[in-house]
Amino acid sequence: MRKLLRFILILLCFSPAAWAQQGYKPSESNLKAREHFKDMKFGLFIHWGIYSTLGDGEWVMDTRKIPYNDYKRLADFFNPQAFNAKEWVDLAKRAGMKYITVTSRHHDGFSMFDTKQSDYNIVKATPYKRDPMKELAEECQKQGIELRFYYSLLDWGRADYAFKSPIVNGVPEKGDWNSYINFMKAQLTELITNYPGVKGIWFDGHWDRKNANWHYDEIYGLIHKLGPDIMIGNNHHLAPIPGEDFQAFEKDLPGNNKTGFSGDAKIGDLPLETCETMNGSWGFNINDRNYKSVKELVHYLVNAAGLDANFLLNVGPMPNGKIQPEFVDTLGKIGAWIDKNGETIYGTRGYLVKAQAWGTVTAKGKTVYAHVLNPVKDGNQIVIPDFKFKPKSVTAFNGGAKLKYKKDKSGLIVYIDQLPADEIDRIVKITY
Ligand code: H79
Repeated sequence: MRKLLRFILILLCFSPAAWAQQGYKPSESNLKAREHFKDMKFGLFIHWGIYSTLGDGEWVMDTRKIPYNDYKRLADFFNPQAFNAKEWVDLAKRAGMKYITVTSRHHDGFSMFDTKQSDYNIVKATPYKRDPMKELAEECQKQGIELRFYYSLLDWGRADYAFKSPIVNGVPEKGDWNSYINFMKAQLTELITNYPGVKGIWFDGHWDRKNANWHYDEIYGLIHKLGPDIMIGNNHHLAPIPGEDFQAFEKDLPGNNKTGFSGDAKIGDLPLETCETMNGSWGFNINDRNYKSVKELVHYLVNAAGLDANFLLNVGPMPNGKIQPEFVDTLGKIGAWIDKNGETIYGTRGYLVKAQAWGTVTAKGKTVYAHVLNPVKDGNQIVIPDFKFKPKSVTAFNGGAKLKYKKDKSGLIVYIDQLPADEIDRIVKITY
């Protein structure tokens, strides 16, 4: 019995939940922020760092086995003279995005902001000498776009993190774990207090040390103390840990596990967000021409909305600070689609029927939007399952043609012969 108790105790100690912000009750302002977050639906993810200079993704130090001390030299060549915060924010707006999440520090440990905690930062270590995060934060405020910071828990270079050192009793054998935790707390304090209007922190890298004591109780507690409405998410690929305010998915719609990352990511009851790349890379990759089409990306957005999830779509700006024309072009076309169809996306809450072979459903108040994304095989009708209401009108969203329908045991059957053809999405609007 004793042994069993000890075993359970040890298990508890090593589960992330044991180190969570137990008993966390989100503030009123945080709950409001969550609803607003769910309304926004579409955001721009930005991966930018000194790795961008090599044009081979943000993992280049690892994949090309570059020793840290050599990798550090990249800072000497990082001089993004063409960076213009207004251009980035304009682009996000034009694409129909409502928020930006940007890498303040990735696994390479380089801080893309002005920090007193380490000289390995863009102001001190590069010829650029400016703080693009400050410029971005100010421009976001000006244009009414929310700003969130990506922040890596994992650090490949710091001696106190001691990358690859085995974890014993929650701390790395080598290194100085307390020093590392304190460093992160100090940087997060800077990010929250020095940058106007920051609305979220997006953690990543937990999976590098699943058994470490990450001190989430202190870290999340600190963030919520500094900004009760700041939303915390953590890409740990697990069920939400107490203290978090949204649940992040990587390259998977919630409930899917195509990447192999999401097997343990039980869906909790927090707002959801899924992120995806425009080609196959997060950080700028000069050799990745595997661009997703406008149609694929709009479908991703619509399918995410159908599951009540936001879509955070990534660009990796080039080392000069420009976003490559292929991305700009595609984002513009997505924006044109949203200009026409945004009503069926923003502010919706998923109707929460499983995605159907023909497409998916979004809903807002007493309006339901059926998105016919795929060819309809069995004749010219779709079935919306579990439709419990008496429809007032069933029309084509585009053009307003009245559509025939009937209700039976399977749900609401809508005849879509009169639904105009569309390459991307044929939308039925139903009010009740
Ligand atoms: O920031 C982005 C990624 O760098 C980070 N999360 C997103 C948002 C991420 N880190 N790790 N992973 C995602 C999963 C690990 C993927 C890897 Fe690999 C496979 C690491 C090594 C093999 C991909 C392929 C990266 C390098 C080679």
